[in-house]
Order: sequence, then structure tokens, then C-alpha cells
Amino acid sequence: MRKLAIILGVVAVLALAACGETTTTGGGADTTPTATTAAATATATATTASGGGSAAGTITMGGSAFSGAADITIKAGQSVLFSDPGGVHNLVTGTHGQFSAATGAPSEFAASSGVSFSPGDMKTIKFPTAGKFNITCTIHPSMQASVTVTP
Ligand SMILES: [Cu+2]
Repeated sequence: MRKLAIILGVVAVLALAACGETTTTGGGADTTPTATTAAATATATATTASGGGSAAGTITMGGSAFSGAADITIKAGQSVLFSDPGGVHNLVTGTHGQFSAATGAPSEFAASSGVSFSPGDMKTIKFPTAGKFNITCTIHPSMQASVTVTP
């Protein structure tokens, strides 16, 4: 009889202990998942009006210089893709960073304001008239390229 009473007592204590444990659980875990709405702002880098088909040649710009072949030859009526993955540039006809009007140059190069580029820009420019056109950058006067247009 005494044994049974002790066993019951132990069971009762264990039961209370168990109850005590359970009361502590379930509290305070309010980790509301703060919805980090990643504003996936469409960084649609303004791809250019490369409207007129494929370019016959490509001139590529780095951070402060042309990279790759900067002197290319195409035929009249063909286009050059000016690709700028690297930097901020402003291309004009001329040399040493100075604009000089070039007869027969594409209309884009007719003004001293030239053609501006930001990283990621790709612009296809058609050269309708034969001639040799020197192209420089007003921001980086050491940048020099040329497009030779054969008839
Ligand atoms: Cu430049």
C-alpha cells in the first residue's frame, strides 16, 4: 500500500512538472515574416533603337578608352554598332576630344553635342556616305576611333 501511494505521488509530481513545462511553450514567438518586398525595379537599361538590322561593324567602349578594334571599314549604307558596356562617353566627329564637322557624316554626328553614352548603351548608327570619319570622345580626348566608309 505504501509503495502504491509513493508511486502515485511520483506520477502526480511528474504530471505537474509536465504541466509546468507545457505552460511555458507557445508564448511570444511573434516572428512575423516582414515581407521584404524586393522592389524589383525593372532595371531595363534603355536598349537603343537598333532599328535597322545588323551592324557591319562594332566599336566598343570601356571605362575611359575604346576597347578592341577602334578603326573599322564598312560600306556606304551600312551601320556601326557603338557598344558601351563600360563608361560615360560623348562621341563626336573630330580628334583629340574636339568636334569638327565632317561632310557626309551620319546626322547623329552632325552637331557638336554628339552622341552620348551611358554604361549599357548600344547605338546603331548608319553611315550613308563614303569617306573616312574620325571619331573622338569629348570626355576622354585620348579616345580616338575611325570609320572608313567605302562606296
Ligand atoms: Cu569617353
